[in-house]
Amino acid sequence: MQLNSSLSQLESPALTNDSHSEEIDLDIEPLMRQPVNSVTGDSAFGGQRNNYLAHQKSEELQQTLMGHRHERHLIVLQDFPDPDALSSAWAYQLIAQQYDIKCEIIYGGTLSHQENIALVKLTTLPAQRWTPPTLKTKDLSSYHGFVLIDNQGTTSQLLTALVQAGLPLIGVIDHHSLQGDLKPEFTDIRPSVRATATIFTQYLQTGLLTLDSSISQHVKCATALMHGLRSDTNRLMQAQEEDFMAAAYLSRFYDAQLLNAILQANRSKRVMDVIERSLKNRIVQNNFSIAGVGYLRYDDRDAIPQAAEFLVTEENVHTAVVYGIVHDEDEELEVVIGSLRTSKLTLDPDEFIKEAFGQDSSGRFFGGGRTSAGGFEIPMGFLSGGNENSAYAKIKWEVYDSQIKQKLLRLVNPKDNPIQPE
Ligand SMILES: [Mn+2]
Repeated sequence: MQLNSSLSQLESPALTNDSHSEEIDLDIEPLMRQPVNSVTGDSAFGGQRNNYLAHQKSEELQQTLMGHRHERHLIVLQDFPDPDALSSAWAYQLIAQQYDIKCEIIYGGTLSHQENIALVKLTTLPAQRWTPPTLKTKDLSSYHGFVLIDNQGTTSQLLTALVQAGLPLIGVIDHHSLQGDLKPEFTDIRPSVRATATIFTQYLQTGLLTLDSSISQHVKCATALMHGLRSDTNRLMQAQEEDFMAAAYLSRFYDAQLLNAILQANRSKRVMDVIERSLKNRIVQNNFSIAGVGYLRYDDRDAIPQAAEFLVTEENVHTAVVYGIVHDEDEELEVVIGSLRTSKLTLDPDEFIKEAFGQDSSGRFFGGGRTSAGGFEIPMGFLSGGNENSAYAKIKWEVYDSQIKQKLLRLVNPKDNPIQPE
């Protein structure tokens, strides 16, 4: 994917030796012309402190990128990347391109939600699936480093291999709470911001990349960022001032029709089937709706959060938990995946999931969450596979189903433990 060549010239005061100069469109809005470190009026990002931080981080990122000119980097996303991650990675790729840094956006799992697939297809977003076997075929020595965007490595199965290959971690840009002691060259982790897309929009606003409505790739990237920002803020309902400011800025560039097309993506029949199973299997106690959906394919993994989103809309339900056993084609990988959605303001999904499922033997929690949403993953290890024996598959599901219900109901309904379908 090649960027319009005039773009790489724009607004990169640091780049003096670009040989392929073409004319530069000088008709750029005044805000964009300002150097990265200038503190403009405090309204641009929502609050003076945020404004200051955004400028400071933009400047630091610019310094970092300057130090890595002409390199090749990997942008590593979570295994199941969401619109916030995908769009932010794309913005990073476009920013880095101006420093002649070639970035490849990779993820280890799959694109599951129909909206994510539509986003990637309709915007031609340049993300690649690198499964662990793909990784083995790659010559990692041709890369100079990697960055983590919208994650801190804990949700990527590729991380270990990259670290083992000795690839340096150049940057981490994320809005989840701090997870571990990574030592990147550049860090911008802001848990108070609702979307990584907001952070990236601020980078754009401070001049790290000047968006141009006449460049189709810019319009598509702005559209992707708008989608990312909306989806991480529950359609802006949980957005804060700086997210709204970022959305306002993107509104100048994004393509509303394209966004609409992405949002109209239909659910597949298999996703509908999972939602149906969740509806049929749910038990409701104390305003919690709990549903096990049995086995589902790796590619349909995202049906689980969608089912939880659906169950939480029922009258008298404030929290829904849906889980199932997800397996890949060869049944080599088998894992229990669960998702929680809540509309109860006083319920902290992170606390709830950590309390319900605890930690594994190495002290790692099986899951966690953020505002109104959470998830968990329980590896099946020795019990994996063997599902061609349907009796075994059935017993296995029943064991997991009962154990998860027990653990959840202990919190939902502390007094009576036995599982009581309503
Ligand atoms: Mn995010």
